Amino acid sequence: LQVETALRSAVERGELSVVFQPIIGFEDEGVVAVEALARWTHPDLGAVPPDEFVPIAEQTGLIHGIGAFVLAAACAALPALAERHGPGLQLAVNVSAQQLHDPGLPRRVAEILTAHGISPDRLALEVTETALLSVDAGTATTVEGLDAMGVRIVLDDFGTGYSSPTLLKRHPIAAIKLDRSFVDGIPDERDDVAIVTALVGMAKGLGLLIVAEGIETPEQFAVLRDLGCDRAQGYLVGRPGALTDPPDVTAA
Ligand code: G
Ligand code: G
Ligand code: MN
Ligand code: NA
Repeated sequence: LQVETALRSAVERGELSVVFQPIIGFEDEGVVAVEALARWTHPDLGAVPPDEFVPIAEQTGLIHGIGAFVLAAACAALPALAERHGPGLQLAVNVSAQQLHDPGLPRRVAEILTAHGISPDRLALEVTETALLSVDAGTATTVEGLDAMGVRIVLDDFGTGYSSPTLLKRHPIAAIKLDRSFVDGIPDERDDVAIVTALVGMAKGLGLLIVAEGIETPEQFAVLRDLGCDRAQGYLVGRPGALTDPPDVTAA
């Protein structure tokens, strides 16, 4: 409860910030996108990890304001990031189920993009399978509205929820992010290699972009590249940070 009270005033007090993790192409290793990740530093509680405060924000409805803050802060930072990484740099922002249920989301996203002069096709919104499953006939228009604006919808943590191919058929998904639990087992776990191979095959057949996340070793990088993944994210490529320094791309 103490945390909830503190979170209520976190945005106004300027305690929230955003860090960026680079996403590179497997073939051309330049940074093609950055994922914005929320950070909260409370004067007494210190750094509260998103795994703790995001669920509280979701339960209390604070996620709407926090989500708007994260998107605006990320859009504000994009020109400087693009200065370093190239004018086509894309931005990925996480959104929760509650945000997808808000019929005003497309309009709010459009307002923030317009305010920062950012074209909608440079923005990807990352949603989990569970969040997408909760999208019913009544709220599907929110996802469709975002897609119609040109914003890309990315399925995050793919493979951990109810990975029903129906989700990919029913919603305008542009890309999937293979969950890092599969990447962890590469190259040793044959099951993980088989699962990734199958998921890549399915995604390719559907014309989706595949992002592999949680890549920590050059070996994982090489295997995932050879399996046909398009984009790479993980500590090997770069940790979440200010991205004022060049990413340490150590993969061969
Ligand atoms: O940055 P870190 O790996 O600690 O993030 C932990 C979790 O919090 C991840 O699942 C990530 O998707 C989620 N998260 C981080 N920032 C945001 C945000 O701005 N909005 C939402 N909804 N989730 C976020
Ligand atoms: O669920 P989502 O994909 O949004 O989660 C992003 C989270 O994953 C962030 O909190 C980020 O810090 C974390 N992360 C990013 N790369 C790696 C990695 O290579 N290894 C591990 N263990 N976590 C990572
Ligand atoms: Mn994500
Ligand atoms: Na993820």
